[in-house]
Amino acid sequence: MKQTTKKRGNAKHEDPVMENFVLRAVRLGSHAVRQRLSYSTGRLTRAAILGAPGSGKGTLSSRLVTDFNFKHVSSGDLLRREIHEESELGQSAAAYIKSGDLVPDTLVVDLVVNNLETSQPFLLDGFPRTIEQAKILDEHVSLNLVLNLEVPEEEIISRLENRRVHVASGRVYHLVWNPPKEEGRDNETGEALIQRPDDTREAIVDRLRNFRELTLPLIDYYDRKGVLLTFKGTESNVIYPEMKTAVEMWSNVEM
Ligand code: G5P
Ligand code: MG
Repeated sequence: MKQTTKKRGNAKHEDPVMENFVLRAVRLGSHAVRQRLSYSTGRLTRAAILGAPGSGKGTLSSRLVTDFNFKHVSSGDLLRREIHEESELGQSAAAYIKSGDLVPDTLVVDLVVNNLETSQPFLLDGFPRTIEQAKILDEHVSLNLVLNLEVPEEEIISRLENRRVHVASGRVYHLVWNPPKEEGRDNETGEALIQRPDDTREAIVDRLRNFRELTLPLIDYYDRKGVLLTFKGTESNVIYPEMKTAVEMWSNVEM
């Protein structure tokens, strides 16, 4: 294994042994181990959030972006913007998305991977979604933190039927749990909110099946790499404080 020198203070360095140690400590949640981590490694976070449709990836990402200033890269948001702008790529992707199928790699990989700024901390959302996509990503950059959400399917269906989104920003609302201040309008811009065309019961069933068949194997893939942290629950407001603590410990940001 590559040898690196551990440095104290804010020194920037990449140390896979240290990264694995931090992840183990975060999993254990041990106070003693946390204290031993009270120095900053200046680690550059290259993260992804994984989870079923409606598990709260977008909701939790926006909180992580506020607290940690990650660049949020959501493949779904990028694709929806292309559709909204009626670009060639958007027109090719629209039918796949509407029916709940995955968009072919030829369309999505270029959009995400080749536009990824890897010199800054980032959080991928919705990508990678298959082992093939993960391998392509590995050729460009290796993730050092994968946040995996486990939310029961029965919770997901009611969430998605009540979701409304602001396409230009990707901001997400829920008619009951997180309603906009003005009905049907984005809080920041006042622009119209839409119901995603893939938030129909039929498409949700297909998306969940695709998730089980194509995306779930990624959990094992990243667990084997020692970069996976799993969060289980039904309430984003309960999951988020745990996630925030874990990411704080991981990146050792002084909050
Ligand atoms: P997306 O856009 O990546 P999905 O299906 O992976 O779509 P989705 O639907 O965006 O994921 P999410 O981001 O996990 O779900 O969930 P969210 O939006 O934050 O929360 C869902 C709802 O629940 C919201 O209304 C929110 O307010 C509410 N909510 C959150 N927390 C709580 C809570 O605690 N309680 C309650 N009651 N509500 C809550 O991908 C879309 C499509 O694009 C293509 C595919 O076709 C895909 O189907 N695509 C790709 N294709 C190929 N490869 C890729 N890498 C692709 N990426 C996208
Ligand atoms: Mg989302």
